[in-house]
Amino acid sequence: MSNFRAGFVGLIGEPNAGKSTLMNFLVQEKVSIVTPKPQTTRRRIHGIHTQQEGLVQGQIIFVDSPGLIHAKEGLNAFLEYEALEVIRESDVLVAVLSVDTEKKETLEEILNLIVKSKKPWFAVITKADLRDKAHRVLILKEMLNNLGAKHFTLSMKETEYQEARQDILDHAISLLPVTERPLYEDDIFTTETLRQLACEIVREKCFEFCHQEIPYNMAVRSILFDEHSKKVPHVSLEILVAKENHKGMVIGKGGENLKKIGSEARKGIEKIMGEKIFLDIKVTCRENWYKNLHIMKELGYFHEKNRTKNK
Ligand SMILES: Nc1nc2c(ncn2[C@@H]2O[C@H](COP(=O)(O)OP(=O)(O)OP(=O)(O)O)[C@@H](O)[C@H]2O)c(=O)[nH]1
Ligand SMILES: [Mg+2]
Repeated sequence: MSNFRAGFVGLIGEPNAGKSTLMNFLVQEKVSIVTPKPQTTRRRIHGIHTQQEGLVQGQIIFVDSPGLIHAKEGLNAFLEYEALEVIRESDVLVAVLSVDTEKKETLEEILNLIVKSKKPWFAVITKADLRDKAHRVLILKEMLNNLGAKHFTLSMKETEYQEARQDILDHAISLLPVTERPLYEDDIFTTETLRQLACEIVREKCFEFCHQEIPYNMAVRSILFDEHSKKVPHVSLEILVAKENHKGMVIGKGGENLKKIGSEARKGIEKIMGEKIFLDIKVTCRENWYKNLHIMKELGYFHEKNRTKNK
C-alpha cells in the first residue's frame, strides 16, 4: 500500500452548477440532495470513494459545498462561509463549471478564488448535453486552457460522457497526499448519519412540493430515530418554518401536500436504509429560526468563527 493516497477534494462552483449531482455520480451513491433550484446544498457533505485495486489506489473524500454566493447575514452568510471553508480545508479543489452559467465573470471569480488558494486543482464542465449552450463548452475550455488547467467534460444525461468517471477519480487521487492507508473505513460512502440523510431527503422533497420562498426558509430536524422499534424503524422528523402562514402552505389543503412530501421522502429513506420504515413528519413554526443561534447550531448551520455574521 506504499503509494496509497487519500484526502479531501472540495467541489466548488456557483449554485446549481451540478456539484451534488457530480459527487453522487463519482461516489455512485445518493449522498447529497439534488433539485432544479439554486442554493439546495446548505452545508458541506462528504461522499467517499475508495479504490484499493488497480494501478491508482486511494481514497477520496469528496466535499460537496453550497454554491458560492455573496451574503452579509443569516443563513446565506453561513452558505458563503461554508463554501470558503471548503476551499480552505480541502487538499485538492475541483471547479465545477456549468455550461448554462450566464455570466462569464461569475466563472472567473470562482476560478480566481481557486487559483489564489494555491492548491492543486482541476475542472469539470457539467451539463454538456445542453445543446443550445454547446458554444459555451468551447468558451470554458479556452478559459481553462489559458490557466493551464486539466479539465473533463461531463453530462449526466448522456452515457458517452460518463466514461470519464474513472479518469476523474484517478486524476483526483494522483493529486492527493500519500497516506499509506485510507482515512476512513473502506466500505463507507459518507460520514453523514442516517438521521442527517433522512432530514436532507425531506428537505429535497420540500423543494419539489413547496413553492416560492418556502424551501429557502425551512429546515428539517430529527426528533426520533428508533431503529429498534417493534415492527419497523420509527423515524420522526420536524419541518421548521419561519412564518406562521408557511405552515399551511407546507401542509396543504386537507394535509395533501405534507402527505406527498412524506410519501416520497419515505421511499427515499427506505432506499438508503434498505428496509421499510414508519415516517412521521410534523410542521412547526419557529419565527425566523435562522436568526436563532441555538437552532442554527443544532442544524449544523453555524461556525464559531462566523459568529458575527450569524448574529
Ligand atoms: N441537463 C443536465 N442537468 C444536470 C446535469 N447535472 C446536473 N443537472 C441538473 O442541474 C440541477 C442542479 O443540480 P445540483 O447537483 O443540485 O447542483 P448544485 O451545484 O449541487 O446546486 P446547489 O446545491 O444549489 O449549489 C438539477 O436539476 C440537476 O438534475 C447534467 O449533466 N445535465
Ligand atoms: Mg448541491
